[in-house]
Amino acid sequence: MNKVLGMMLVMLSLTGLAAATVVQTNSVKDPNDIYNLYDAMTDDLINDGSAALASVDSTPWNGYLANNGSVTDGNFWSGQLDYWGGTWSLTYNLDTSSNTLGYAISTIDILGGWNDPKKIECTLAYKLIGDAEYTTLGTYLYEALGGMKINLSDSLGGDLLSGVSALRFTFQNADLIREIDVVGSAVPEPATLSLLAIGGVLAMFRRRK
Ligand SMILES: [Ca+2]
Ligand SMILES: [Ca+2]
Repeated sequence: MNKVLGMMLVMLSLTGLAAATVVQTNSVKDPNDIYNLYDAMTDDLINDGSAALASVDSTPWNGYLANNGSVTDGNFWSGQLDYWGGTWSLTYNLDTSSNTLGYAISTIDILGGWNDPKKIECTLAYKLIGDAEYTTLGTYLYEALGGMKINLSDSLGGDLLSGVSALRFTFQNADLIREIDVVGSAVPEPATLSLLAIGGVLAMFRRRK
C-alpha cells in the first residue's frame, strides 16, 4: 500500500472515532396556522417504502395508531399519534442484509404538535451491527404551542451514529407525534471504501500534474 493511500485510510479511521455530541434544536410554528406546518421528508431512511427499512415494531400496538397515515408517510398532517396509556415505542429495523455494515445517521427530526400545548418527549436508543441490546443515546423533551420540531444533529457536523442496524423511539404519555425523519446512508463496504480512497488518490495525482 502506498503512503498516501495509507494516510488516507488512517484519516478515515480517525474521522470515525470523533466523539459525537448530540445537539437538540427545537422549533415551533404558528399555532394559528396549524394546517400549514412542517414539511416532512419523503426520502429519509425510515419513510414508508424506503429500501433501507426492513420492518417496524410498535408497542403497545400491533401496528400504527394513526389518522389516515403514519409517522413515516412523508406528510406532517397525516398519521397523528397521541397515546394516553403510558409509554409507547416505535422500533425501526434497518435492512442489514444488503447493507451489512449498517447505516450512518446524520440527523433525526421528530415532528408533532397541535394548536393547544403539547409535548414531545422521546428517548432514542439504537443498535449497532452485532449489538444484542439497545444503547440509549438520550432523552429529548420539547413542550410548545403549535407545530413542533425537535432536530438532532452532531455538534461537529458529522454523523450522530454509524453502523446502525435499528433505532427505537420511546415516547411518553400524551406526546403528539406526526412524523419521524431519519437522514443517513448505508455505510460503504470496504471494497467500495477502497475504491473511493483510490479514486481520491488518483484525483490528487491528477491535480498535481
Ligand atoms: Ca405523518
Ligand atoms: Ca419521512
